[in-house]
Amino acid sequence: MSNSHSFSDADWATLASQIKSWALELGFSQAGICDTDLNSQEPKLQQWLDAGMHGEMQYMAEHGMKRARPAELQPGTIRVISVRLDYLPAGAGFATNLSDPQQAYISRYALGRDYHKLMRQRLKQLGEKIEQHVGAYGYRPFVDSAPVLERPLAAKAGLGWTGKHSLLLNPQAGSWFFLGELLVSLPLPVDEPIQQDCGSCVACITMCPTGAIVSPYVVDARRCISYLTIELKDAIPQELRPLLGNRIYGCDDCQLVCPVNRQAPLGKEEDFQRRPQWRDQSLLSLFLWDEATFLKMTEGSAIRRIGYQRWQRNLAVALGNAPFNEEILALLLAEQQHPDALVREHLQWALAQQQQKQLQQQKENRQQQRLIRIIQLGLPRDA
Ligand code: B12
Ligand code: SF4
Ligand code: SF4
Repeated sequence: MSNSHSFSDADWATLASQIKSWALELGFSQAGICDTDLNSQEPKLQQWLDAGMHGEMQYMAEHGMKRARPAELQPGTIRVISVRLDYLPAGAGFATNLSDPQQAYISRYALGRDYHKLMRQRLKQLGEKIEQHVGAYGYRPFVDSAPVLERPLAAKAGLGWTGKHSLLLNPQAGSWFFLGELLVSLPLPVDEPIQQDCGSCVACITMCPTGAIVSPYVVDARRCISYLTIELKDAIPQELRPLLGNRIYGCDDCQLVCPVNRQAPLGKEEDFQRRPQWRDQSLLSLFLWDEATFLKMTEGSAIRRIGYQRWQRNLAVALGNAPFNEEILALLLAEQQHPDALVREHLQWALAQQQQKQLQQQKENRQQQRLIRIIQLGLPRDA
């Protein structure tokens, strides 16, 4: 163990590069270092909150500008070690179940184990490793749930640039990664941000199913499917329900269309690989899970956090969005007295959608039969 009080600039630089190697050894995909100054983000964060774009996410409003002031979270903090961990599961394919409306689409980040605990533990290990080299110092790991602007910190630390979908994009790794931070009290040399941007591309803005990317870099959470299916506790607004399609947990569309993601590497982490229960799951079979099955199947998964009620609510919307299907209709008719009022209302909406599609299909069939008869009557006898 060395005494960090006697460290020269060169010693700090050596430690910074050692930290980056240790981060890789611990399984992180990359690490970078930045200072704690997020002043330039404060007006944008305030505008977003003032416009109510956080919707029901009270935790976003409660912590206010603390999000842009990491030093207030952990006294003595002068640097942030920002890490990314790639999660793209090998078996994710090109989201084939997104285009099959009878199947459920679950966003790729949630197909394996919940990332929060795993990343926090590794960040703690990184903090301890540093301690072995510099002696006692102040540090604190954060992943996601912490009231800190992770994406702008990672951009400052050189991990990527901000995409127009508001996520961080790395030129080699795209955006399929999680972010986490270790706040530290050590005067480490900082990294340079990447000087690159999206250029004239607007694919994510045009392809977002709900128009949630209201202007470049600004996502109105109230329209984002990720918010509607995961964060929102109440009823999903009726006008947005048809736009959700079969997305029952989160949404990946803005990342699926992003050209930078074409070269994205697969995640190496075993814990993030797709669990067998998320392979080819029909909406019907998932809706038929009782609460005990839901809890069992989502053990250790981020999906469990939405609870059984929101799970069934989301599935009800997807069942309503599916093409007309006799089995779905029968299920929805049988579930009209569902004991949960929120789920019941979504099931009633879904039934109305299916009945409308049934009528439409019957009308089209009649028209087709009439057309066939007209053609047959008009045809010469020997034809
Ligand atoms: C709240 C939240 C959400 C909300 C709101 C999303 C949002 N864009 O804010 C909802 C529930 C919708 C959501 C969805 C998702 N999220 Co989220 N989310 C968060 C969380 C907890 C806070 C984000 C935040 O502070 N938002 C506040 C707003 C104001 O920040 P912002 O959108 O970045 O806004 C900035 C820009 O608009 C910028 N800006 C404004 N104008 C301009 C102009 C220019 C030129 C530039 C460069 C910037 C710029 O300034 C603003 C302030 O910094 C973070 C974790 C964390 N603690 O940071 C994860 C996080 C951002 N989410 C993450 C993920 C993976 C997702 C999803 C992909 C999950 C999914 N598959 O369903 C989706 C993607 C949706 C999307 N396109 O953003 C990852 C992103 C990883 C990455 N590669 O960047 C994070 C970092 C979690 C993590 N630890 O890994 N999320
Ligand atoms: S996650 Fe889906 S709904 Fe949200 S901004 Fe991206 S494409 Fe739009
Ligand atoms: S789709 Fe285009 S505009 Fe959107 S984040 Fe990717 S490169 Fe940027």
